[in-house]
Amino acid sequence: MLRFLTAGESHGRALVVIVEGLPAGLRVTAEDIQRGLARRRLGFGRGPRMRFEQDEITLLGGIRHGRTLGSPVAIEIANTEWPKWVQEMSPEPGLPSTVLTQPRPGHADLSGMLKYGFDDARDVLERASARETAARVAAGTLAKLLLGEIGVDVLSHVVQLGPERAASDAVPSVAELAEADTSEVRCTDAAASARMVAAIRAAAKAGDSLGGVAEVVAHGVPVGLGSYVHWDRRLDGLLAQSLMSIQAIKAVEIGDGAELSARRGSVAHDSIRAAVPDDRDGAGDGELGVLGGGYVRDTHRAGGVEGGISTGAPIVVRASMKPLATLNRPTLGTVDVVTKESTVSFKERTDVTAVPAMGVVAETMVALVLASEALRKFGGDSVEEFRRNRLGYLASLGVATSAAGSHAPA
Ligand code: EPS
Repeated sequence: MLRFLTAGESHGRALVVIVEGLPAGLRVTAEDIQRGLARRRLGFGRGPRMRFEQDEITLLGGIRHGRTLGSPVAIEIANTEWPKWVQEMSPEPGLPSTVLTQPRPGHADLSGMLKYGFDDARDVLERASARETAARVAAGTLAKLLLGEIGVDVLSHVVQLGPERAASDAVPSVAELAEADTSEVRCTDAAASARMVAAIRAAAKAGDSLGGVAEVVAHGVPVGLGSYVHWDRRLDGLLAQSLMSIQAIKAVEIGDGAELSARRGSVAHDSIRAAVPDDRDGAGDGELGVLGGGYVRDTHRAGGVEGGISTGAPIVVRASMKPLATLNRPTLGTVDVVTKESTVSFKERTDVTAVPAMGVVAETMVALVLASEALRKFGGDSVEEFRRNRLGYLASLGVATSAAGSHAPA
């Protein structure tokens, strides 16, 4: 329903993204996209490039006078570092000044060189690099704006960095999640934040890297996105694929995830009850009851998805990132593909950890999936039509939609 395609190399002239399937009339400004991109540069432990890379954007098509036209939206993100790489990354026929022949373990380098017949690991790493996620975030910003029109908020926080974990109990609210960006590591638990920063400092000192886990929470998703009728329409399957596609992600969990496998069935699921409509004092299940079609669950083990369909409860997904394979002090063994001699991999400038930024990218991927599924469910060539169709659907479930009224058409 919503498709996007990115192009561009990490140290090339620019990244480009085309987003197709957005309805007309969505309010978008270059500043909205800049703000999204700036959030991706957050986080203690990033390398020096994040301090000087500015993500200069140009809206190339699909937007006129601050609104989408319903045509494909094209965005260019210039690499402000390009002047330093003109020679090395030139599209003109020629030769590079250095050839990288010692593939880094854990990267696409070696498999990519063998697959595509390259002698230079740079031919692989430039596109395999997580720089590409800047283009995803630009696309995801549009998805988030569209979801905002129907009251869906997609946010993230870091719940683990290296061995340090944040305390976790209830599903964080939108307001709590919005606080994450004020932490250096995008973690809402201040004590854990401090321990995470210390772990990053220690790893940096050792020239090593750290992985971790970011949790994405989507509030405001109504019951009925995704389907059980076919494997590639299951919402949990779509979320897992989209998160697993982020560079360095090795595991994805939905709700209580892997932990559920060790529990008995009686304590692994969420009991259902009828929602209590809001009374005059605002007591009751409120919007959650509306989103659930008149039903709610008081526990949250399923993470808001049952049978491949959203339940109306907040969607909770986690992405686990492995420690970055590029090390500031290379110690992992590899071979030189020319001499076949054992050596350690070449040194590239790198981050100690990118987990805080990965959380922003994970939000982006979740938003793109949810926007696409919302468009499949509600359709509409204009944002107005999309919003109206969603309200009509909620009304058809037989619940009073006044609690969802803040998102009603003006
Ligand atoms: C990356 C290595 C670093 C990161 C880069 C991803 O780049 P460089 O080698 O130029 O310092 O800064 O991330 C970004 C540029 C970005 O925008 O996120 C890698 O090897 O994947």
